[in-house]
Amino acid sequence: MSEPKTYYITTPIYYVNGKPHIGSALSTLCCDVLARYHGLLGRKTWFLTGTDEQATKVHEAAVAAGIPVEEFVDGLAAEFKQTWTSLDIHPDDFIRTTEPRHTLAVQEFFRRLQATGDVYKGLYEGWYCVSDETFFRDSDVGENPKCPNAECGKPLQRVQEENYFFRLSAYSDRLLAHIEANPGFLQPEFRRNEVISFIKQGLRDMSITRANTGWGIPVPDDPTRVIYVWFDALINYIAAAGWPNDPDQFAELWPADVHLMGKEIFVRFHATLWPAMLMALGLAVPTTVYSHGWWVDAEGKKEGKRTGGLPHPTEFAAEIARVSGCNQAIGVDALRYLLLREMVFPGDSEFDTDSFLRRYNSDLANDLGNLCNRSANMAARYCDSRVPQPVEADPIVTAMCADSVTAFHDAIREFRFNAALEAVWRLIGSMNRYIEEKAPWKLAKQGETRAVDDAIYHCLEATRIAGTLLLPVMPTAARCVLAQVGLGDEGAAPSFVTDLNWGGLEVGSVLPPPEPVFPRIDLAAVQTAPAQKEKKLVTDEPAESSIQVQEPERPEYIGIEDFLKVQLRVGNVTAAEKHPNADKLLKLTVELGDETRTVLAGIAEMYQPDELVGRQVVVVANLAPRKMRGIESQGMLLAADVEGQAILLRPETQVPSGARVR
Ligand code: ME8
Repeated sequence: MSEPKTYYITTPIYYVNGKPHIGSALSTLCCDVLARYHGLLGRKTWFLTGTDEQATKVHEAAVAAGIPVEEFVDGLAAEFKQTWTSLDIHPDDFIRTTEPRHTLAVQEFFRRLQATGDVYKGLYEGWYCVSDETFFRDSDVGENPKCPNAECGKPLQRVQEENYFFRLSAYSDRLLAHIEANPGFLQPEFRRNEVISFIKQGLRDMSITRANTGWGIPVPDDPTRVIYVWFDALINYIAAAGWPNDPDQFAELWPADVHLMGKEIFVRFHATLWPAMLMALGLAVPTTVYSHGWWVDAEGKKEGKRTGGLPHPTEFAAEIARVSGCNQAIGVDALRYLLLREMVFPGDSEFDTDSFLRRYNSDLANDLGNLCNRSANMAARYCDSRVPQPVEADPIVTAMCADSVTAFHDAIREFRFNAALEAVWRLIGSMNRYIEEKAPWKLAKQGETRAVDDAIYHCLEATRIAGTLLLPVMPTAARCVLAQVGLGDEGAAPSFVTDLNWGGLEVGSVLPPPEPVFPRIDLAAVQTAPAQKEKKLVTDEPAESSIQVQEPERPEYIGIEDFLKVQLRVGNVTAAEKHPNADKLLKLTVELGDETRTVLAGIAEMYQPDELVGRQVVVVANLAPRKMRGIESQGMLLAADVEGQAILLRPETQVPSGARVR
């Protein structure tokens, strides 16, 4: 049997006229996730990204910055590479269009098309938009010579020059036939329809050179002209795959399985010009060309280098780490998750820092955090920190896992990354409800040890499946989740072929001490500064923080007389229930010697009411009573704050109720 073809995935190559932002990060991250996903399925993958450097606008940006253009592009290409590494994105190849392998491929492509007659010389008269690097005819432009692209609208340059043309008009029928015969070629479907109408309006031959003003790839044997940047840039996909000088590598990689990009460069360039260029040389066209939408502002306008409204991804990840208190690698994973979960593929989505942070708390700190922490804590408490023996597989839970796995695969294959994550979160949500319903702490009190073991096994096993599914999106955090269920790094490399079925945990295996992965962000302490929001974040100046956190107050010493003012006493919890009007509060009845108090505590996310009854707590007994959501609290419990989670304090051994603490 012959080896399956290497799965070849590409991002657009980014113009080096500015720094990367979370728009460029989105496309690159999608490709990284696809590469990891197919790798987990056992396929050999090849993931290409790079930089587009021979554009007029890149030259203009270098001139404006007062930096020699070669130095300017070197600096920004390095910045892009470094940014991807910082986001745990690891392309197999990074192509720069100033590299000899690319120049050579572009000139060879041009020569071969000249030889077949698909490239010919003619007079070009029309308009050029430097910002969009696009030619426009008189008929595309109104009275006012402004770029017809609504996102741009910049003044156009009038061009009248002897140029070389590509015979694009000859390929309309072949393009339409290919699109019709290959429904998976252009995705999503509604954009394929845009391409069909664009082609049906009539394709005209296209100018593919410009006058040489000192930057660009020279036309072979005609140094007065340089090759038009789009004709040049698209060839990167085959140049990096070994064309024309490495036929073995080319045969292994080409055709690309997926070209992925934003929608503005889909119809005209990736779905029309590029396949026509390949057809003209008799080369196979890519299997799938997919375009996603944009991060937009509140008015629906595209954000990016032009508006400066999108943060630098490395800085954004560092800010998430800083405001949540998690480590850098977890901050990066949080950003990877949030980018793919907040973008509603294949449409546009508003970029809003606040909603990213809210989702961090709700999805990562709460939902995923609760499932992991509670499963691990219960296993530690009731199962001697080992994977317990289940009674039998609960068909409802196994079906939930299987459904989540199927929905995840389906969504990734359709490039609906947000839907893939939603599928995992449906499982996480169901398992959090399962814990509430089974209430293992109640079963433990009733001495139902087999039922406790059974429930906890189901929680751990479902956590394992959810953690495995998250590997392509959050590689570090998913490994932390798997470590919590006893699958540390020392085991076999994870695989989507074998590890997504029910029953992967080994009964009796030892679990490490529970350790929360995503600390909560104290949203009240984090303010998004409106002035910062307005600021252009993607600039050459060192970007300032987009998020401001109130500085913690400096500690001040207090005298013993101050400390003695606080009366601390040990109490016994005799009853506990949820506060009827506040999700986060529990209402406890606490005996302090011969006194009975009602104490409200914000610990509902960490403790079930029933597990608290009968335990001892430490109470601040002389705190002024305070009404919270309609009920008066007559004291406060002491708790350790572990990454935002409250862990109650209690005496080491049982002490008389009401004992003073000093
Ligand atoms: O177009 N939302 O390069 P470019 C989502 N060099 N994605 C966004 C985005 C946003 N607001 N802004 C940018 C070029 N992107 C050419 C490509 S390929 C042969 C040549 C992403 O630096 C998206 O993928 O302008 C978009 O297509 C790409 O960055 C444009 O990058």
